Amino acid sequence: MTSAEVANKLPKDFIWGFATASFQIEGSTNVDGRGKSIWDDFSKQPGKTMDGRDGDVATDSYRLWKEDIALLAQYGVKSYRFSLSWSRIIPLGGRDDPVNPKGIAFYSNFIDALLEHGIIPFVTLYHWDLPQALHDRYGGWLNKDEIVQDYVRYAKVCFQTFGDRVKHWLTVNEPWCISILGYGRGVFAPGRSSDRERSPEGDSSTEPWIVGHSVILSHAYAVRLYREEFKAAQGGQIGITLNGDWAMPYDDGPQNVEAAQHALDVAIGWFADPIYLGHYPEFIKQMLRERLPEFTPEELKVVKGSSDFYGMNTYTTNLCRDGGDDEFQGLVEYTFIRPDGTQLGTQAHCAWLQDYPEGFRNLLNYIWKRYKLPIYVTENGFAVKDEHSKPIEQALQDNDRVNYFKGITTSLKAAVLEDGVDVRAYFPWSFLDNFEWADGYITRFGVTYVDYETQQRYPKESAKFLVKWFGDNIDAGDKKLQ
Ligand code: PNW
Repeated sequence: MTSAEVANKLPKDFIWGFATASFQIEGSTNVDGRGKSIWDDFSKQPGKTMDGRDGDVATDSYRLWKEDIALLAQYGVKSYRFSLSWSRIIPLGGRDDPVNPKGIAFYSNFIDALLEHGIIPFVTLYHWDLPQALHDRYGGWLNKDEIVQDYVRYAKVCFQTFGDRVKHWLTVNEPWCISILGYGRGVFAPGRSSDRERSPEGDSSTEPWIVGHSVILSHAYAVRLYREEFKAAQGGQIGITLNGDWAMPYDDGPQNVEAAQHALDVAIGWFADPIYLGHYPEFIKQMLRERLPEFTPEELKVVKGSSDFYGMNTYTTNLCRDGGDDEFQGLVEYTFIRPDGTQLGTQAHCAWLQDYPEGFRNLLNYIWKRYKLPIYVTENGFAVKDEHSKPIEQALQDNDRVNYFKGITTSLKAAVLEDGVDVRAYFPWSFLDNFEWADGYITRFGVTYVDYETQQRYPKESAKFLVKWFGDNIDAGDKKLQ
């Protein structure tokens, strides 16, 4: 192999693998002492999921975990991103509540088995399954002083127990979704909203911003703990992962150019600016005034610089037009229809997602320039239209998803090799079709098809494409150079 060819590849340390989350795959919600999470009850309430189904079985991965790891090994991934269920580890969740040895044993065995297969564990501490007991006791994320202490103790148990083997920690997955979808729009657990047809209680004008503030502080104090008590001995990295899609002005109008920045300020800057730059975005301060909680100077010292890297979950691009009253989008209207009436890209099964790979390259450049830290892409993927109602053989030919990943991998390579963006990892969402939150099992994001009757797994074309692409496009190191 010539040096020009080597130079045209991602660096040999580049990490890739697939991602999942505990509540979306594990099932076995009543087993081995697991406590309830807010998603258990929420998903069982009428009308909360599209197909009326819950997470009690999901992909049955709590029982089938050895098979799952064997399939990951067959795919040849370098890493696997998964999340720990807080209420399996501490069933009632709180700082004085007992730890559950069976929950610990499950994840401990799981991590050992990954390592035996040479797969690097990338571990999310919190992917939305808050112990129900904490929500009932004091309002969960609404109660900053309580939740920060309970979250930090949970994190401490995880660092103590798994930190000898886990070197990549993600504190929290997607605080925007937790806050806005859970406490603003009320479509995710715990389903609070000002919309009284949806929720008996809640206040969408204040609660999401309070919850976001609690999440930032919980993350930051857990990171401080890791750095002070564990990092020297364990040598791992820790950070947060934020969702956020590229925002493109609808046209050249200055108001729409500004609107696109406001969209980024609320989707991303709300969390990234305090964590990486040390303050909330000016635009959010103006939009919310006294409704935006403030950090004390002491808190701010803990928050600023509290992530070793930028964790990015991204799926699409939104065309942005100034207007409307949706604070959760920065008073910006989103559309996928260009001024000339054409669609931005291929429509996915869910309304919020179209395929537009150039936006991914733009977002990587924007984040790199603004926050100046290595980027780990911890989620990215596509839900094929009507895939759930097709016969399995057809669903395995997931051409729209293959096209999506073709575009994305091209953008990824261009961002790294042409633009010089420091991207270190890429995790397609998801390893398996799974419980897609409010969509139930109707929307499938997996590169592996799951037959929910048999729990049989079938690799889709997209899995084959990604396995081959990363095999071909990561520098293999000295071995192949001879
Ligand atoms: C992420 N949006 O959620 C989550 O981290 C995953 O658990 C989930 O399965 C995946 O993306 C696919 O949805 C999102 O409305 C949910 O923009 C909704 C949005 C974005 C991300």
